[in-house]
Order: sequence, then structure tokens, then C-alpha cells
Amino acid sequence: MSSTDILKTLGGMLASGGIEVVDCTGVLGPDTPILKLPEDFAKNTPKVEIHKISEYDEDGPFFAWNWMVLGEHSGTHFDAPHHWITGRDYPDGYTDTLNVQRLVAPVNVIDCSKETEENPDFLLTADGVRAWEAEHGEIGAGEWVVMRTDWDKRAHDEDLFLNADEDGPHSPGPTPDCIEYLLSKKIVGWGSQCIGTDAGQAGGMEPPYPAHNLLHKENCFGLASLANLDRLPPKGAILIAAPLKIQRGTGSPIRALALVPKG
Ligand code: 23J
Ligand code: MN
Repeated sequence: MSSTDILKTLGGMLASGGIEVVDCTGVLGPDTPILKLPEDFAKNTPKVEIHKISEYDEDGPFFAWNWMVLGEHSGTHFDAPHHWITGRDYPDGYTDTLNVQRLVAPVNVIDCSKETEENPDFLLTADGVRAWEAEHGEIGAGEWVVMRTDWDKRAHDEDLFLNADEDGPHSPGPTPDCIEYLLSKKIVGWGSQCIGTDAGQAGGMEPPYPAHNLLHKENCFGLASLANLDRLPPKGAILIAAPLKIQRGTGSPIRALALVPKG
């Protein structure tokens, strides 16, 4: 089939609902969980603020609009390569310079929800990915890989979402060898349902924060705080994860959308 025919069919399937658009995004607002870095980093990204300019009132009789306080790395968001020191030198490593062709790609959904329910510090390893591939098929070049943990069910409560105690945050993520293996498969990026792409305890890994360190070193992307991955099949969906075109941006909130076959 030609690409023209495929897009025509796709358009029809979208219109009829034969292909469903699943929203993999959490609500962005003052209650959105926000990362809290340890005390040794002086600055943190702010909580989201939404301020009314007008809503059909004396400040704007016919119109409603707001202004916001919004960090790049807030809510369901995108990590660009320039976010991490290992990715600092890619000319196309910013939100305004990256190649948008890479953003729309098949998504592999690795379900770790059973494991993470029992152990919030659960780590997905390269062996774990290989076992998933043996069951569901190989991960291909240019594809997204996301870790399903159903962590979005905690997003209504920041303390529950961050899950921190005196030893720091406890949330699932990948091991260094997991990310190394995925990079060997030439993925476009890795996504998590937690506050960031790395596990809560990833600061103690070698290298520290392996998802950030290794992905961005290879000019690959990260996705954080993804929602509704329980509505996606292991394989067969297409994920669209597009950051705002922020000038020299290191990341951006996204509206993550998945095209999912119905039935
Ligand atoms: C800054 C510093 C450390 C981390 C992060 C941001 C994130 O998780 C993020 O949102 O990219 S770990
Ligand atoms: Mn981020």
C-alpha cells in the first residue's frame, strides 16, 4: 500500500473510532506532583501555578485566559538530550532543534505493574526486557519503550506519588544495563509513569541516574509521568510525544497521545 493510501485509511479509522486515541497525559495544575531534589541542590523546579487574567469580567468582558508558572520538567513531560550533561553538545538536543520525525513512533509497553505493586523500588533489568521480548516480540529501532507501573493511580497525592522516606524517594525504574540494552536496540526514548525517567533510588547507581545519563549521552529522549499505560497493548500502538518548541528548551510538558487498535 502507498503512504497516501495508508494515511487515507488511517484518517478513516480515526474518524470511525476503529483506531482509538488514548490520552497518556496527567492533568497539569497546582496539584500536579513535582520533583523535589535533595537539599544539596539549592534550586528546585516550582509547583505549577495557574493565574486568571480574565473570565468574562471587568478585566476581559468577552474572554477567559490564564497565565502560568511552569517549569519545563513538570507533570507529563519530555526530557531533551541537553537536559543532562552527557547530552550537552548535540545541536539537535533541544526542544526547538530536535527532529520531530523521531517523536511519532511505535511504542513497546513493558508491564511491571504486578512487580511494582509489591516492591516500589522494583528495577527493570536487561534480562527483564529480553524476557518481555521473548513473549511479545523484539523492540525495533526508532521505537519508544515505556515501563508500565500504574504509578498514575498515585498522581492525585504528591506524597504517594513521590513515595519518599528518610532514605529518599522509592519509585521503580530501569537499571543501567536495562538502558544500555535498549540503546543497543536503537530506541528513540524511554518513558516512565513516575516523577522522572529514573528510579527513586537511582542516585546510588553506577552511573547515577542511568536513564538520564545514558539516554541523553546517545541523543535519545525521556518521558516522565505518563498516564493510562494500562490502556495500551504491549505492542501495536503508536505514541506521539511532542514537546513545546521552547527556545533552547531542555524539556517540556507534553500531551502524550497513543493511537491504539480497537478490538
Ligand atoms: C533535574 C535533576 C535531576 C533529575 C531530574 C531533573 C528529573 O528527573 C527530570 O525531570 O528530568 S532526576
Ligand atoms: Mn524531566
